[in-house]
Amino acid sequence: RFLLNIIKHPEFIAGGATVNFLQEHPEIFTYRSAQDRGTKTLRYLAEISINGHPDVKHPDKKRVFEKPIALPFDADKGFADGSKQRLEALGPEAFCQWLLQEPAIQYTDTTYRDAHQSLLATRVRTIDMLKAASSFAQHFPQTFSMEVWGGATFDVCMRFLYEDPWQRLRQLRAAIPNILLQMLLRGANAVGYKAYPDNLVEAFVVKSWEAGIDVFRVFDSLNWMPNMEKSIAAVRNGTKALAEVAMCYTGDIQDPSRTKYTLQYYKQFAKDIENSGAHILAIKDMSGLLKPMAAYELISELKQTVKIPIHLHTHDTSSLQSATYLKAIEAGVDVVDGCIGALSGLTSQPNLNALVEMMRFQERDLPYDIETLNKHSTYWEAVREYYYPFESGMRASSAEVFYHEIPGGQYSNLKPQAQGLGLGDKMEDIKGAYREVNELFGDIVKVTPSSKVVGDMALFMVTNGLTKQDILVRGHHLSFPESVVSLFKGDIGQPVGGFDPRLQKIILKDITPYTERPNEHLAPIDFAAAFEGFRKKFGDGVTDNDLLSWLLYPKVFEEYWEKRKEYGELWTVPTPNFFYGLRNDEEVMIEIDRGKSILVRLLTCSDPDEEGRRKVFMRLNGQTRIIEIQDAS
Ligand code: 3PY
Ligand code: ZN
Repeated sequence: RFLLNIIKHPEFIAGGATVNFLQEHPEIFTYRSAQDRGTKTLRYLAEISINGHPDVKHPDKKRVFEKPIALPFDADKGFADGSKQRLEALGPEAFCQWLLQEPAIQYTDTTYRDAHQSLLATRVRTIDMLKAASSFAQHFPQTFSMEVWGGATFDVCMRFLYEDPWQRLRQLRAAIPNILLQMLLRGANAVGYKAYPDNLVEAFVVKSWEAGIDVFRVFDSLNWMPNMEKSIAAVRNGTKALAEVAMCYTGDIQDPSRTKYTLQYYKQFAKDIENSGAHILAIKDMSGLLKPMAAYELISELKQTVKIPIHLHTHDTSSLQSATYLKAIEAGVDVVDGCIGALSGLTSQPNLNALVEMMRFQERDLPYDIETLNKHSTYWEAVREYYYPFESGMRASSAEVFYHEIPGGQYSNLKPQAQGLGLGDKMEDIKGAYREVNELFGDIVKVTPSSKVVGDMALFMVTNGLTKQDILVRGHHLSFPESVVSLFKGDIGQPVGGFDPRLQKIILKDITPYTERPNEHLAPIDFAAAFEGFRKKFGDGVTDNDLLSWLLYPKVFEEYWEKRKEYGELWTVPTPNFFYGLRNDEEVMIEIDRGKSILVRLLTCSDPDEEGRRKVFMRLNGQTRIIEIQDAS
């Protein structure tokens, strides 16, 4: 049984098993009967069918989904070598030389990370990715990289999807063996919203690489170099991956009234990034503020300033950003980020399918089979429907972004956050307050987590009817949101030009700020002792990767672990059933193990008894099962 479990494991089959395989997959040792897993899955489906998914507040019970058609993967053809094999053969330095000399524009596909983070509150599940992943890798081995991990995906995986983020990464790695896999790393904040001990960030980098990451895009939410240095060193010294270091773009280099983030500022920062050991320079235009002519100027100048390749990232909130890419490509940028058509535009990345068309017959064209790429888009168009409760409601692009500067990834979250505070009808005020807070804070870089602080302050001001002037005049008597106090104390680093001491005093009162790296204040983790404590708390089945998840997100991990104990692995449950359960008489086939499926049908359910319990009659592989569920309504 034990051997059988190993040889049936997807990673083992894909040839990705390393010496750590058994350590990383303790589940191999424990034989859980299919029956047991089936029962757990059944309980989950019964629960969701009766009480709904806690994450879906107003399900549309009549909605019918079309079946997404995933393009088949031809196992006989396998995968052509791609950027992954090139990096392995050349190593990071020679790989970057190749990239610099390559005339064709290169593409990163962000569909599996930033696109759904920015459009669908990061809710896209592994199963929907895996259905298209190998086919994409088979058809498009020329793709530079696929951004599949990091940013908000790590905690959302556990918090809302009850999935293990590490398992997702390993599965994607196995499904995409030929294209570089990329992640977004928030420097000293790893994949969280606060600083973590240095050795935790370092361990996280190494484990992420072992699980399949080839390109680490490292950034800091205040563009503060000291917050990125440890992560860059961890990538360079602990892995064979590429350290892509980002400068976050804000303001407008062509606006003479914006004197903080000038062309000179970015040139100096780019030089610092190159000197820090970056293999690639990224320009992270998280709000989509880099206009076409500014892009031409910026890229042209940076190409004269640094010798490393340049990778441009943007969000198409205003709809101007494919023009930005065109000018950046003319100016010699090496790589740009796009995503599959159906998940592109608005607060997401520009449309990859359209970029490919834009470049066709041009000097820097990188040919793609557009018909197949469009079929992938059709697949995602149907999949996107599953996630309708998480759409932001934004219908059209908006040039207002140049006014409020809200990052794409934050825009779709700000509305539910405002609704939660009863400010759903005050979005215009909130956008205005966001701009005002930015001015008040001295025009800071706004990206996770600094953008969250600006958002919290904007909501605080709208809730309490405060203006910038009120803060400056009456602020001594106000108590500010925790995240605002923490920012001004120095907990996420130092902003460009430092904090305004007068405002800092108003916010901090008698708290003493500091200017060292926040992580220096945090004791290193003793991993052996931590693992022992962790194992005692969660049982023998835990892994080193689980330990990292717990250290980064203790509460989220604990809740996720509970769900997993109760319901087993849920990632194979089809998305419509995961979010909306089953309707009466609906039948679904669910793969609960490699090659082992269960057939589940919901027959009917009883009215609640006096204690509110309902009997759900289901059929599991032809046998009737009755599950009792507490009706929460
Ligand atoms: C993240 O940190 O998750 C981002 O996407 C920032 O742009
Ligand atoms: Zn982004």
